[in-house]
Amino acid sequence: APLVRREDYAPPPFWIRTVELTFDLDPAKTMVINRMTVERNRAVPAGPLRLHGEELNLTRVLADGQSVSFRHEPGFLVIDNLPEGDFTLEIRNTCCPEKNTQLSGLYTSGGGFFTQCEAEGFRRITYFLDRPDVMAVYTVTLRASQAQYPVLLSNGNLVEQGELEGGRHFAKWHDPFPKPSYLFALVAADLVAREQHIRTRSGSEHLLQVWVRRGDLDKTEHAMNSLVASVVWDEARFKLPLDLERFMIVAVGDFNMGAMENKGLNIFNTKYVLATPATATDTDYFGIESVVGHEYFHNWTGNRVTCRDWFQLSLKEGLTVFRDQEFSMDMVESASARAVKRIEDVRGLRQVQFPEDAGPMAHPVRPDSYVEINNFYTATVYEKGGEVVRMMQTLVGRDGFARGMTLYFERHDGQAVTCDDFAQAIADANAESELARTLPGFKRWYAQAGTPRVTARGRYDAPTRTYTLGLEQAPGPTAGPGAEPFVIPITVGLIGRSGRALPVELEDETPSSATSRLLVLDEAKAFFTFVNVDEPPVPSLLRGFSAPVVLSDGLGDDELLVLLNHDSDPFNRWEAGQRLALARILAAVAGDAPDTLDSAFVDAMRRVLRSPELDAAFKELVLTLPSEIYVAEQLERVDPQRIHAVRESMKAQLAGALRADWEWAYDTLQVTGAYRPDPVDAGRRALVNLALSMLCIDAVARGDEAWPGRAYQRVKDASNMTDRQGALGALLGSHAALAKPALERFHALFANEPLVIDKWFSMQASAPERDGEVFGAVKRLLHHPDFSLANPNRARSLIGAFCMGNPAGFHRADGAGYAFWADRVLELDAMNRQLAARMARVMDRWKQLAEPYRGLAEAALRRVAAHPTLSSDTREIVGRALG
Ligand code: HT7
Ligand code: ZN
Repeated sequence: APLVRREDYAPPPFWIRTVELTFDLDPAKTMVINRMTVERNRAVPAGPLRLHGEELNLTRVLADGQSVSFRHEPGFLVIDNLPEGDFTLEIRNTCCPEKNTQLSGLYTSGGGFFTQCEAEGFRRITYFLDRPDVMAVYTVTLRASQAQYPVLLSNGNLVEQGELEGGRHFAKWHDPFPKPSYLFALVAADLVAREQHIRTRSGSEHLLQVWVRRGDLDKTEHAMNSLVASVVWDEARFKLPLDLERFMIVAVGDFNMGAMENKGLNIFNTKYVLATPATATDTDYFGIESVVGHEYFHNWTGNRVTCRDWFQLSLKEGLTVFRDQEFSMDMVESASARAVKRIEDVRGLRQVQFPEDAGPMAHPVRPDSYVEINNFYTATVYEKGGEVVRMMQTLVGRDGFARGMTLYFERHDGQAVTCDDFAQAIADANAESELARTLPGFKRWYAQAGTPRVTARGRYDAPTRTYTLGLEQAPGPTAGPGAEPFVIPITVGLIGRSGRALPVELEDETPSSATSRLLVLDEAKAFFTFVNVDEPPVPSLLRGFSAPVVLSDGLGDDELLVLLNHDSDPFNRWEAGQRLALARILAAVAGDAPDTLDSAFVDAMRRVLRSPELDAAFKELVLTLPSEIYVAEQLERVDPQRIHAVRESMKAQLAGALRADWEWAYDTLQVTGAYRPDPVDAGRRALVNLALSMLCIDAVARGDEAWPGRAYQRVKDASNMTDRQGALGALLGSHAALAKPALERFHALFANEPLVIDKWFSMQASAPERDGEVFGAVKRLLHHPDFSLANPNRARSLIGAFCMGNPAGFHRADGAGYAFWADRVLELDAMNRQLAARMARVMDRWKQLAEPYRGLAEAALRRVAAHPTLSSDTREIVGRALG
């Protein structure tokens, strides 16, 4: 497959204004009639009409009702001789949904029909200009067996339905909003819906539906509540109303990603819809809220205003990630719970996006080229893109940002536009802002890859009571030659040694009592002088993680302890604790220090755990050591086994040294009463689960059976999945003998709950490795009757969880983990190339590995690359990795 370049973008030579689709649905052979009204785009030179098409059987082509000649080119149907002017085009073709294992286009799942068209799936349904800048009005008629597929859904409004001969029925849908083909959807299945009518602020009435399989209706309450909350929030925060009479969510068990924002007919992975306290954890509940929000928010950011081309993907994805993060934060009451959400988001960014931005898949938020666009649904486009939007909000303020959004929709509603258009609208609505002042430089965040490094050095001058902060930036190594400075918003505070917040007034400014402020670093280097500083301060920089950079501020243990104990910014408080832990892990990994923890660190952790002021959720975040993946990212040469050994040893020490404190936490923080997925209860459950796993680790080390016994009991009779999974995790994490019967019990309890069985697989695959036991179990589980590579959730739960979530199990000195990976990627590639390419990303950072891992990893990569029928998706990933 050829490389597609951003600079080659050209508008299409034709527009498709309306589409009438008729489907005769049959799993083996679905017939599609596609009637389009086509207009010539007179702004570009005339040429043939080249329609995308993939794995289709063409039966007829008529232009203005007459047959026309056509020819096939790889991936295209080409029509050279078309009527002058505008014309209608009718195409008939068939496709085979039951053989569609790629889950892109029209496919079957659980006895129903579903579609997934983003990014380029529509061309697997019918021939079309399958590109996001071609927007059409769709009318869709579905015909199918009434008994097998009683529910027939498509985008927009239901205009007609009825019975047909031979036990078939039909439904006709019309979507009044012009949309790109990637937002088309249909569903035909035996489903039931939870329904809710809502009246919005502006007084309009709407029907909300969540469609699921019959037995799952009792698991839809949280998804519906999340949808209602999303509708209310978007109207309140951004004045963006629901624009459809009916808004539907449909859950499907086979899905390549989390969910899809098809206009009015969102299709969701069951994982992000179905939840009861018995089957879903707090994390699942929060995940559902955020994904339901995300897809709903796309209705404006993505659907009403869409992307001109796929290089602009972050226009909708980065912005919508930002919006779903803000939504989740606004859903919680306390500042502390907001901070917990921010910490979790940043932890995810640093664990996934930072490595991506430093490795072979590094690309700008707005990529310059790709082979397969599906490979660019990345953490950079999504999460870093979200950070770019967040920085804009920081630079123009929350109200200014809302004004910018209003201007963006005034200018671009109904259009397919670019990231530049978005940034321009936000800046134009805030002409006096730092964003407007720095816009050309700011836009480098879209254009340059790599995580910038910021170095900070401060000097206090007692006689003048001034503190001068020098800030210097350097682009990340993947930014490419000639990279220019980024515009970096840095929120700062100054703290006295006793914990007092000091003023943050710059020289020549009017005095203010503020203790936090924004600095903008828009050059390679700059100095900022703070005045009226009474004592040598500890700087608290990059508060709230105000920019996606790596900060090096040279602070030592004493200063970090000041921040951990006193910073009014909870993010930096957490960060200080993580840095104290990280420094110890890195020193031990390097062999510069023993892996015994010092009492200063242990005491600091005890103070946090026992603090009467801090919330449980925050404590759990501070007391969790940095992950093995995050530790690896700090190193030039990585020995995964050494990192694992050091981290496990430090965890065991924290378990033992704080035993009485963990017992206290376990005993005092249990949540009683009905399950509620709110941040306070969830925080307590998280800390109790951490306490239980620490207590089990310590007990097993001492040969004490009591805590594993309690954990086992909890697996048997916990009243919710968070506690049950936590207890099972505690047994697995401590290598307790009771882990085995607990796993059996867990499976027996949930044998008919696919999403829980996914957890059962992934918990085993990600349990801490010891003597190859986990690897052995993973290989056996491949043959378990419940395992299937064809179901993406199941494949991710075993193979993804092991290869991506268990570095010590995966990176074996005999290379068997890499051979296992290569075999699975090749098997998957023949079935589902998007999924295979995602699994292939596991090896992105192989060049960092120490020997013998590095050589063995390379051999496995080369074996995959040499496979003769490898898909272009997986080839792009392994090619870049080896490149
Ligand atoms: N916009 C959606 C992306 C998506 C997707 C992309 C490629 C292949 C399959 C897919 N399923 C969903 C999801 C979102 O960001 O909201
Ligand atoms: Zn999205």
